[in-house]
Amino acid sequence: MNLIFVYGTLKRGCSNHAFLAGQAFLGEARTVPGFRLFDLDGFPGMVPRADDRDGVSGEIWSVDPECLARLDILEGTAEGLYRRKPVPLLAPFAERSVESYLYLRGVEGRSEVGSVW
Ligand code: PCA
Repeated sequence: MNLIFVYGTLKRGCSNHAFLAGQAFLGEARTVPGFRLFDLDGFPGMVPRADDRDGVSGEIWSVDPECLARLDILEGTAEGLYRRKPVPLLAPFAERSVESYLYLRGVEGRSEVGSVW
């Protein structure tokens, strides 16, 4: 199983949550400081920001390999839209190996959403 930190449309109640059907919710979580969210027209992108002090809030899900493959397609990893990378989280997930989809393209001109989408 793979642990994924979701912070946008994949969260419970959000538009792409059905992609996590049948997977296991492990809890709410927050990254360490150093990440911000930007609005990309109806969905968010998380990017590293050295001056950030708050981190980003989201959810941890345990997903099977088939689900992970579908998420990679949804998030456009092959096209270089997002990249699935390990992210450091606060307790109680600080010691766990967890990946998230980081936005790879520029955010110039995009509105900063902050910590919670
Ligand atoms: N979906 C992924 C990345 C951004 C988005 O909207 C997520 O919820 O984590």
